[in-house]
Amino acid sequence: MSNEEQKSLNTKNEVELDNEGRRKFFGKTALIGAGVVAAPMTAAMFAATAKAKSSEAASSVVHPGELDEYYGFWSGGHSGEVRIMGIPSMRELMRIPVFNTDSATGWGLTDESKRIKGESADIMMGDSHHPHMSMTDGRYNGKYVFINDKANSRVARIRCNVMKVDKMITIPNVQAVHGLRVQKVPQTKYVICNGEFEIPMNNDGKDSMKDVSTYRSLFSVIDAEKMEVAFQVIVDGNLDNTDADYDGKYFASTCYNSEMGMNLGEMITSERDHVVVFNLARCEAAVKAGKFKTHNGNKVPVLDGRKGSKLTRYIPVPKSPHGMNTSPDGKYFMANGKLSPTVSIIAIDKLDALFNDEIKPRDTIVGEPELGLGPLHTAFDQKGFAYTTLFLDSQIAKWNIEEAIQAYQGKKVNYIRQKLDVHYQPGHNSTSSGETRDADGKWLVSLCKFSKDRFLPVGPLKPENDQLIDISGDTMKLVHDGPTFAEPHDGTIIHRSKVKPDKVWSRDDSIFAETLAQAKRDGVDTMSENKVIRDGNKVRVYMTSVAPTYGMESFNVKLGNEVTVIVTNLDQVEDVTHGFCMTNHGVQMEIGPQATASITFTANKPGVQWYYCNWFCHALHMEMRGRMFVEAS
Ligand code: CUK
Ligand code: CUA
Repeated sequence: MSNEEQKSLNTKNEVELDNEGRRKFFGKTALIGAGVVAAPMTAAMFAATAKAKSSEAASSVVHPGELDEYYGFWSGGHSGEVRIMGIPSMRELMRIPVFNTDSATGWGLTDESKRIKGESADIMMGDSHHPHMSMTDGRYNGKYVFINDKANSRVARIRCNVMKVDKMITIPNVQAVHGLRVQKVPQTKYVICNGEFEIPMNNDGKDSMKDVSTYRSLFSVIDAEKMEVAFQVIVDGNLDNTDADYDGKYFASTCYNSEMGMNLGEMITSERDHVVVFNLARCEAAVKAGKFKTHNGNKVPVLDGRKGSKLTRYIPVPKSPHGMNTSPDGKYFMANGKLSPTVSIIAIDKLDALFNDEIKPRDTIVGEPELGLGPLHTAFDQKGFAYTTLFLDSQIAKWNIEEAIQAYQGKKVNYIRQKLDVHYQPGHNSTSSGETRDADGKWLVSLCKFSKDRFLPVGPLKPENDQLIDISGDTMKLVHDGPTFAEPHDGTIIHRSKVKPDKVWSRDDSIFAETLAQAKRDGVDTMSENKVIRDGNKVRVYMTSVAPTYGMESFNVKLGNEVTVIVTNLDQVEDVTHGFCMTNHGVQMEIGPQATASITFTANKPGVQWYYCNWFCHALHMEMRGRMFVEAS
């Protein structure tokens, strides 16, 4: 984009900014009306589109064979997965199935994945929103990525040495786990997550389900290593997004339904909702002192953090806030206004005084800059700038944090540096390393919910648009449009030096440890033996694979047998993954080099059933197959 073009865009933005009336008016009426729905393309939008097209910047080009500088971990929304992106190329490098069921890898079908899914093994879908990597001293440590499932109230952990899920838990006492973040300092001992939907505290269907006074939302604190809920905190109102500080002391969550409304109108009645701040040391002490209750027949300690409690403080902010973001200098929690055109800046160094009752909740607010319509999420660079998505304006506002604070003190400063059109309706945005002390101000990605005219039409369902923006200079420059399938809510951008995945599996990986234990009980050496174990109606078929053959050309079972096929891939060569697919049985899985994988099914069709390798592994990959003989009795 040329300077002139940028200037004219800025002018347009300033004109809109001056339109105070429109901004102030924005509230309940606008929300219920057309305001919240994606507006149709305006002439200005078309003009912006044309301009963006001429703004090719060389900086995003990653030449063939070259590697990206950053990993992106993107959620897949209601696709239920996590995706690994390369930044700045915006190439999708890998998909990690998590809450979804995956045909290629057999996730959700294999015995290993069912074991990891545990009590939710029969749930085949999910809604993943917030992928966040574990940290040490406020910096990514490359160990785990955690992700929530709003649909089924679950949290999963991806182990980054293999980029597979190794733990999944269902959070009790809550419904719809939404906001999720990690403790940053001193390290990720805890993963924190919000229960969004309000439900009766004892949700057993026995009491009146319509008595809203019994409804609660709970904040959950999960032990990151054990993947168990350490404790929960009952709050007033509901909970939306959350984040942690850089001191290891406080967590903060937004609440958009302090009214405890049960429909839209009720939920947006109050002019103010709040941010809840949790005092970690006090919560831990309360658990230790036994000051908790348990509910619904589980053992999770539930603390009472409602108003008046010593464990929490409630900071009123303009109505219905959404995103919660901590600035990488550790100074501020930022609550994004959504229905208010503002972001509320909470000074973290005032929270001690707040918890000691020396100041009032609103005294912690040091700035409330007015940015535009529908602020949802804020990202940061290391130079004191914040980047806030404006959902309704389809823009990103770049603003100066300290100047916004000065403006709140009454000084006449224009804290807004630039507003960049994005296409269209952005939700989350994310800067390179911007959720850590290593924020470097190079890249910003805007996860836009609508793409409209940006790509070739593909029918009524359109892709979303992940836009890459160069923020290394004084002005933001749009450099790439990336179509994505439903629906990256949130993404984190992590420098490649932090992530060190393995090239082949370790033979003692815990993901298939239980399968190896069964082999041991069966007296089978999975690294060399091909053997059929008959155990009543159950048949366990152990076979090896080396490109392009299975260790077993055929095996016999009886109609109705429960068959488990356990394949160990002896190949040690990087990238030589085999598959196992049993035709006509809905059975398919991936077996990585040096891994063992197993899958169980009922042999319910008589006759010859071929099995084959479906990961292309060799010039003779087509020949890599064998027969299961199913005898009709
Ligand atoms: S939420 Cu989707 S745009 Cu689930 Cu983080 Cu804000
Ligand atoms: Cu083994 Cu294809």
